[in-house]
Amino acid sequence: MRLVAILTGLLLLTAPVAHAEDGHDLWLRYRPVEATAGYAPAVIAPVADTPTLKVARAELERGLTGLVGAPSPQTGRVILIGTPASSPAIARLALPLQAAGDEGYLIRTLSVDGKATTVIAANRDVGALYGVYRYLSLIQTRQPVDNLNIASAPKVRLRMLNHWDNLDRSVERGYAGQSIWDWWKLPAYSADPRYVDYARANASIGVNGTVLNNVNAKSVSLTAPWIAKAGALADVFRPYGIKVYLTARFSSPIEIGGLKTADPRDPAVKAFWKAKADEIYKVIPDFGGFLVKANSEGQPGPQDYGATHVDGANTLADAIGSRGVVIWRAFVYSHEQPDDRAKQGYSEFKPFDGQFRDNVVIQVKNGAIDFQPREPFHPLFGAMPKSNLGMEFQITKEYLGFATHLAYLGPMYEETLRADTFAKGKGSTVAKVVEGALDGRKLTAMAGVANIGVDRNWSGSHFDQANWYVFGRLAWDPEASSRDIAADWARMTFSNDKRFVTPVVDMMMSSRETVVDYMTPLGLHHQMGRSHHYGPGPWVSGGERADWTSVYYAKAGANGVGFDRTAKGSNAVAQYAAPVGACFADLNCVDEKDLLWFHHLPWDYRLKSGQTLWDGLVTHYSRGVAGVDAMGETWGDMAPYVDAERHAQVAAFLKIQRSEAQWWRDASVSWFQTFSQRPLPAGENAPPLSLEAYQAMSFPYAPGI
Ligand code: BDP
Repeated sequence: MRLVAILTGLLLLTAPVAHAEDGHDLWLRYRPVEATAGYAPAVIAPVADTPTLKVARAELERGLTGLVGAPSPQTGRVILIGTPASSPAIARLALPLQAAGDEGYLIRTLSVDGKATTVIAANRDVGALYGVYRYLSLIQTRQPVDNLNIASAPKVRLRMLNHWDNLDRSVERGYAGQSIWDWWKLPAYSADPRYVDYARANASIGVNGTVLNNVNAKSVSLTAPWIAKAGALADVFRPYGIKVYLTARFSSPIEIGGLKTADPRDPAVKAFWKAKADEIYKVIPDFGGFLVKANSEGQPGPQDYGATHVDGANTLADAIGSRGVVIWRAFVYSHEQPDDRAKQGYSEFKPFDGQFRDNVVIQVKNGAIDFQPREPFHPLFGAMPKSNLGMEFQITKEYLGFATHLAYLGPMYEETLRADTFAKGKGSTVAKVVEGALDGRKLTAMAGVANIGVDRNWSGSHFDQANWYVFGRLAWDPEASSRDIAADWARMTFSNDKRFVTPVVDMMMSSRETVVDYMTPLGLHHQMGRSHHYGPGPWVSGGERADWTSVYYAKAGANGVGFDRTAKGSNAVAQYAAPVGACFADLNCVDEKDLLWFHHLPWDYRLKSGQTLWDGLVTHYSRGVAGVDAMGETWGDMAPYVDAERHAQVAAFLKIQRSEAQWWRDASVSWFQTFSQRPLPAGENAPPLSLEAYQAMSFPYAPGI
C-alpha cells in the first residue's frame, strides 16, 4: 500500500501541471513564454466599472498571468485600459482616437506620470477589449511590446457567425457535435462556462454578432419562450460586444400569428412583424435583427404570394426600423431555374438594386453555386452599388471533407476577397465591395457559417479552429494576408518554434488546393454525393433531379467535360463586368483553375502544361492524394513541438483524409474514364469502381444505414 501511495505521489509530482491539451483553449492558450523571451509582468491600472472594461481587464490579467506571470508592482510597468469618457488618465493623453471609430483601438507605449505605460485606448469600451486581445496576441506570437504604436479599426461593420443550429440541438452541416446552445436549460441556466468562452473567442477575433439558429428556420423560435432563451444568451454575450440575431421563417405570420397569409404587402402581416420585433426588443434591447432565407430550397418567401424579395425584405426592415437590420440572403435555389443554377441569384436580385431599405443587407455567398472547394466570385459583387451587400462564407467544411479533412480556408476566402470585379475599373475588388469602400456604403457585413459544436475542441478538429479564426480576422480586415493569419494562429494555438511554424503554415496554405485537386480540379464543382456532401457522388445520382446532381454540373460525355457558361452555353459570363466576363469566356485568358467552370472542352484539349485535358485531370486527382501524403509526413515531423494528445488526433484524421482522397480520386477517375474512353496516363491506375464498391466506401453515408 505504502509503495503504491509513494509511487502515486511521485507520478502526481511529475505529471504536467497543465490540464490535458484537448484544444478547448483555442488560440487563447495562455501558456508561459520561454524565460528567454524577455517579457516582464506589469500592473494593470484599475478600470472604470463597466461590464466590458471589467471583462477586458479580467482577460488581460488572465492572459498576462498565464504568459508572463502574475501582475507585479515591482516591475514599474503599467497597462492602462479604457476610453476618454471612462478614464481621466486616458482623457488627459488626448490621443488621436478619431480613426479608431466605434470599435477600433490604439495601443501606445507612453510615459505616464513617469512610468512606462502601455495605453490601450478606444472610443468605446468594446474597442478597448479588442485592443486587449491584440496586445495579448503580440506576446502570444512573441512580438516586442516595449515600444508600441498600433492603430486598428474594423473595415466591416457586422462581423457575424451564422449558426445553422436547430432547436433540437442538431446542427445542419455541423461536424463538431451538437449545438452549444443548450436550449432545454435556457433561459434559467445561462451560466454554462462555454457561453463565456464562446464570447471570449469571438471577441478576440472581432466577431460582433451571432445568428443563433438555422437559416432553415422554425417559427417557434420567434415565440415568447424562445425569445427568452435568446435573451439569456444575449445577456452573456453583451459585455463582449456581441449582438444576438435570429432567423425568421417567412411564414411565421401564419404559423405563430394565426393569420391566413404571410403576404408581406398585407397590413395584418406587416403588423405581425412589427409586433414581433417590438416583443423581441423588449427582451433584447440591442437585438441585432433578422436573417432570412426566403424562396430557396423550398423555404417559404414573398414569391409564394406573387410578391418580391424587396416586398419581403422591406416589410421586415420596417418592423425592425432603426433598431437593427434585416439580412436577406441571395442564396436562392429553386427548381425552376431553366438553364443554369449559377445564374439565379444575380437574375433575381440585380434588378432590385436601390430598392431595399437602408437597414437591409443582401447576404451573398462567395460563389454563385454553393460553397464549393473553389468557385469564381459571385457576380452580384460589384453589380448592386445601391444596396448593402454582405459576404457569406462557410466556415464549416460541408464541401471540403467535414471535420476530418485538413483544409485551411484562409486562401479560399482571400482568393474571393482579392478577386477583381472591375465594377468601377481595375482594383474594384470583392473586398472593396464588402468594405463598402467601392460604393460608399456604411452598412457592411461579413458572415461565416459556424463550425462550432459541443466537441471539446469546438470545431471537430484542431485545424478547423483556424477557419473560425481566419474568418474573424478577415472580417475585421478583408485585405489581410491569410498566410500571416495562419502564422499567428499556429503560434498561438501550438508553438512559436520556427521549426514548427514554417512547415505548418506552408502545409496549411497548400491544404485547400490539395482538397480541390482530389475533389474538384480544373473548375469542376458539385461532384459530391447529393445528400451527404462528403464523398464523391457520380453514381448515386441516378433517379435524382438532373439539375441537382454531379452529372448536371460536370456535363461529362464522349465529347468532353465541363459546364459551358460562355455565350454558346448558359452565358453566365455575361453576369460579370465586361472585362471579367470576357476573360472567363476566353480560353487564352481564363485561369485554368476555373477552366471547366466556364467551358465544356474535349478530352484532348491541350492544357498549358502540354498535357491533354484527360491526362491533366487525372494528374490533378493524383496530385491531391500525394498532397495528403505530404501533409501526413510534415505532421509526423511535428511531434516534438506538439502535445501528444493533439498531435495524435491530427495524425489520425490525416490518415482518414488519405484514404478518402484516394476514394475521391479513384471514383472520379474511373467515372470520367467511362466518358473519356482514354487510357490513363503512364504511371497512373485506378480500379474501376462499381456502384456497389462506391457505396461500400460511402459508409456511414451509404443509403440505408
Ligand atoms: C447548402 C446546404 C444546406 C443549406 C443551404 C443554405 O447544403 O444545408 O441549408 O446551403 O445555405 O449548401 O441555405
